[in-house]
Amino acid sequence: MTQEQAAAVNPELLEDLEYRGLVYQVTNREELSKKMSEGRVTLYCGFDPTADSLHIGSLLPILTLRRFQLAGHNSIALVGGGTGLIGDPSGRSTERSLNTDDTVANWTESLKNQLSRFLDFEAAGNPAKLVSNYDWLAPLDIITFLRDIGKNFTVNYMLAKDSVDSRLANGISFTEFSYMILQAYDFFKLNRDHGVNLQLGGSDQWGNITAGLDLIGKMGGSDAYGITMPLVTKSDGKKFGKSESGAVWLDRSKTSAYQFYQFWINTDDSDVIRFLKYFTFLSREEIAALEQAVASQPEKREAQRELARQVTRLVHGADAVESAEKITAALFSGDVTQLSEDELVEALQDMPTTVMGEAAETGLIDLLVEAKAAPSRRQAKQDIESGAVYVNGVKQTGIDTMLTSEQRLHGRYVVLRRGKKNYYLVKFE
Ligand code: 485
Repeated sequence: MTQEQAAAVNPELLEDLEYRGLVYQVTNREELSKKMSEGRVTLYCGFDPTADSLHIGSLLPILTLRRFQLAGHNSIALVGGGTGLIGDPSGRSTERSLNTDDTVANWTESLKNQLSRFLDFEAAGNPAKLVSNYDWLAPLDIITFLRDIGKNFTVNYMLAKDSVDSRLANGISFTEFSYMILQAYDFFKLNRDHGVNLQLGGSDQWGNITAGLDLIGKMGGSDAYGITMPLVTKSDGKKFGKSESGAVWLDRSKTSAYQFYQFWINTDDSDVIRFLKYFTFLSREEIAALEQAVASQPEKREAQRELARQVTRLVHGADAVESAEKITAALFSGDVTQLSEDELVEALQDMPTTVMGEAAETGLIDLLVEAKAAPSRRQAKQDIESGAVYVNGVKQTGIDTMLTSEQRLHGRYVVLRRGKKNYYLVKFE
């Protein structure tokens, strides 16, 4: 490979990010734009281990790191193995409780694993990197820290930062107060030792990122930039990234691939185009076509389906999309018999589930009452007579029906349905 090929970058990246609405604030736009179109930049974004998994709030910066890598730049994902022990006050109204060293170390490993799925560590010319700031923050001694780093920050400057100012009324520990200096030191250190010249973060990170730029300047460095991304909002005013069952996680064992897919399918018409720009790699033409589809045939929900498909594929792979679509179709038609055991469990994960002891056969009415599909035997009878009751997708008409163990799906499940949408899972053990 020639030197020229090695350094080839997509000169339109910054404009593409702007088209997608991914740039909220940027330092020195024109200079950075020139730099990004002339050659490679090396950028990083940091993720603190505050849970055992990342959630979809982190997806925007993760995918942006990936966009930079695909455009030919050098992307670094940093896990805050060190800063996670301290706690970022940015965007928070109260002090965090500290987690133990072991917990933070475990979560650091989990996050590294998750992040590694989105970046290419073998890319020819610009392989991604994954680092933890524990490696340089843990060995820092207090005298060096206060003399060499702390001296560059006045308390006045620190008090003026949003993250601190907003906490003054209720109090902030010296621990969290100091956080910005650690993140600033990371940027300085990565700039000096790894040529990092750009830091990326959400809009709450502006203060920490600019603290880093100020430190780099004071230590005689230059040529460094910062970009923040917008906070993802929803047009109904509700918080983005929450479903009825809580946060939407990237870890499949916390949020199943089907739940993940459903989260995206449920996007409002008024948000879906913005989310396609944020969270997918579809081209402008493809997005424009979907915008047209939302305008002319919103009931088809084509844009939502494409969004769900694209993001689920990015996070959980093509197989997960296939099985999420299979589950969606099964619940829509009512025929759940074609689902594998795993798919069945995933499909009914959020529906009421009753565990029953082993029995050769069970009366349908008893089962409906036991599963709380009907409040009384009388109501159960009425529901059967009005044709509202289905067992494993088959409409039931006899009030004396007995269900045998042979009728169970995968040897132990009975799926009850009342009406079009009310599902109940009974599991025999
Ligand atoms: O050198 C760094 C050390 C730590 C961090 C960044 C650089 C982490 C940062 N302080 C932080 O707390 N980030 C949040 C997190 O980890 O959950 C979120 C931000 C969000 C976005 C995302 O990380 O709230 O805006 O930047 C990647």
